[in-house]
Amino acid sequence: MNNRREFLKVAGLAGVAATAARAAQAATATVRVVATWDFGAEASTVAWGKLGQGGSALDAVEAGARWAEADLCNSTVGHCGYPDRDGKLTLDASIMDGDLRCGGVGALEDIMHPVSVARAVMEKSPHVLLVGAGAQEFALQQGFVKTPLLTPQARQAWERWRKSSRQPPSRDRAHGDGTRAMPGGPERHDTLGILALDAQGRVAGACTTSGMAWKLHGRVGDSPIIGAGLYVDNEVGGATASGVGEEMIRNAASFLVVELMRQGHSPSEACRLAIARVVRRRPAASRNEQVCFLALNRRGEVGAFALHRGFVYAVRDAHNASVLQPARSVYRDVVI
Ligand code: SD4
Repeated sequence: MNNRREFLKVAGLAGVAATAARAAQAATATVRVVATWDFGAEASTVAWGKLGQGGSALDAVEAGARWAEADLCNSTVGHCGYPDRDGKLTLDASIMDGDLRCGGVGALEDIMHPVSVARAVMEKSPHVLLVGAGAQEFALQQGFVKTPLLTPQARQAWERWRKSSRQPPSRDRAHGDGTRAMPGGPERHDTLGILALDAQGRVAGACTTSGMAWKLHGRVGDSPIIGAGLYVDNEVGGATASGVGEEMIRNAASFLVVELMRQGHSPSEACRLAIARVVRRRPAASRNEQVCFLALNRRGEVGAFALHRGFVYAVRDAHNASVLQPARSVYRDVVI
């Protein structure tokens, strides 16, 4: 009994010390939000609306991701996303707080805001990841409304693709529409990954996508998988990914970037080293697919790196109104 009391006292003191350390860190860190791709500019502005008012990093990333999911111009995230090869729009999303609470949904159909369902998985279920019909059932129980999401434009694009596609199903991750764009590039597919650091020194992240267009029905990418498309730890910072999700999953990529930062690397060096790992282990695939990493550490420093040219990300803080930055890349000859 005494031992238990002693243990609780020590654990309590450790908790107080961690909070104090985070507060001291927060005093010198830069409150900031970063997000992938050009649409990340708008998403990070929306997220800043929460952060700039002293809101939590978690609320900020959810708000940014919700904006992207409802964006009527985006054929790669949420509502206007392109469907799978069966013509079904299936959505993947995750959310993670720096205290390691996290949630995700995979292959979710007909629910407008998968990131908020992911948050409900985190906060209202004992689990981390729900997929398919079960994820939808959970969402409906939580009060989300079933809404048919496939737009007429996305349906037409799918019908065009069906006529022209001759690629075998297991390899065909791309549009098959004759464009020379690379799998994972802006014309093939993009994901919103968003990371924020708040005034209390807390880091959070979210990741949301409709996945690779024309994917096999039932395919789940990296975005809802904690450690692959997203990983966040208050002790270090966070990382998110975009590109061909299979590469992120096999490399536990976002976790890898965070662990490299934990070892002392800056966010940009951590992203560069993680990309170098992909090139070293999968040299042939790395020439033909896009993989992009974005990271934010607990001091508010930002870094990114991609396999191929073309990856941009937005940075929003008290001094910058969603500036778009181009990421450095390994291969610079191909614009994707
Ligand atoms: C996926 N990573 O489902 C996502 C797609 C993406 O740029 O980000 N493409 O594999």
